[in-house]
Formats: sequence, structure tokens, C-alpha cells
Amino acid sequence: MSDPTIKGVTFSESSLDGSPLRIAIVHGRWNKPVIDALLQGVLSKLKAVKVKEHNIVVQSVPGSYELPMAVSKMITGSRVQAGATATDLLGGLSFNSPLPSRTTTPAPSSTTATNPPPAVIATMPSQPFDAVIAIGVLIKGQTMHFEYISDAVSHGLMRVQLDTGVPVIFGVLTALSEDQALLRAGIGKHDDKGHNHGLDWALAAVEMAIKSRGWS
Ligand code: DLZ
Repeated sequence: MSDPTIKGVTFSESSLDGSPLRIAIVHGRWNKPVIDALLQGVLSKLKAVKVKEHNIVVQSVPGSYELPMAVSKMITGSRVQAGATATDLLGGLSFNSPLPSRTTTPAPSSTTATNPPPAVIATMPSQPFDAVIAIGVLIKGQTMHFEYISDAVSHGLMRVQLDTGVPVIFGVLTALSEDQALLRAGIGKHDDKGHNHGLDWALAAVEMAIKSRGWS
């Protein structure tokens, strides 16, 4: 068996300051238990390196195949969903609502006491993201879906980051079995729980965001 200490990335976490950064996370909803664990890993590590909660925007798409389009739109779109913060997510609320296209009209003030205004769906001018983390979990099945989607998504995400100049972190697991996926989200079934790769993706996003600011 190979030495388990050799494989993997090294980060100098202490030198990373995410406090000025704005980070988007887009995740698929296939294989949700694994997605949820990865997402929690990303969010906890972003917080650990001081990315502010209100500077984290989370969106979901049906499956991994949709990630490149969603990431592209998140980067280039003129509007983003406001209020979808890490706190909402950790509180268990859903992010599956559509992106709002307009600001709701506030109710007249005279009616607010008895008829509260509709839930605020705020829109705000686009603020640039410093990095986007795309999270998906592909698990090989009996058909060729896995191969086609893995190939399309990896190329699509690379294309988006090169075309836009915004770092896109490849948070897509391409697992040959459910067990492989669980281990890579730190929720393995047996004594060895594995390692949550979401932790690494968060650090990669912050490092690339900081470095690409300096390169541009
Ligand atoms: C169709 C499909 C299959 C078979 N497997 C997965 C998977 O393991 N992980 C994943 O994220 N998505 C899967 N999908 C859904 C596709 O990504 C996509 O959402 C649909 O084909 C619709 O475009």
C-alpha cells in the first residue's frame, strides 16, 4: 500500500486572509448527502480563513452537468441572489429558489402594521466574485452517463475560468463507487471516515482569489 502521507496538497492556511473576498459556491443536488458534507466542509473552512458570511453566495443546480453554465452566469450575470448566505444554509433553508429578476415593491407604509410587506427578495447590482467553487458528486453507474458528464463538466469549468479570468475551483468528485464518494467527503461508513475535500477546495479558492488579484 502506498504511503498515505505523500498524496495530497499542502496549504499554508495561516497566511490566508479571506476577509476582503467574495466567494460563490454552486452545487449540484445529485447524491445530496455527499454534497451536503462537502458544502459544510467548504463553508467551515471559508469561515476559518475569515471570509465574511455576507460575502458568500450559495446556489444550487440539478446536477453536475449544469455546473459550468451556472458558474458562468454567476460570474458574468448582472444580478445575484441576495441573502443566500452561509447562515441560511446552515439553518437548513433551501437555496433552490430561482434567481430574482426584480426587486419586490414594498407595501405602503400605512398598511404595514396589519399587512406586513411581502418577503423581501432583494436584488443588488452584481459585485464581482473573486472565486467560484463548483461542487458536484458524480458516481459511476451502469451506463456511459458518468464518463460523458465528467468530461463535459471538467472541460466546461476549465473553460469558464480561462474565459472569465475568475478562478473556478473543481469541487467535483468523480467516484467509481458510493464508498469512494463518502470517503472523499469525510463521511466514510467504517472506521476510516476519509477526508473532506471541501476543506481543500475552500483553501484553494481563497489562495487563487488572492493570487489572481495580484496577477491581473
Ligand atoms: C443524469 C445524471 C446521472 C446519471 N448521474 C449523476 C451523478 O452521479 N451526479 C450528478 O451530479 N448528476 C448526475 N446526473 C444528472 C446530470 O448531471 C444532469 O443534471 C442531467 O443530465 C440534466 O442535464
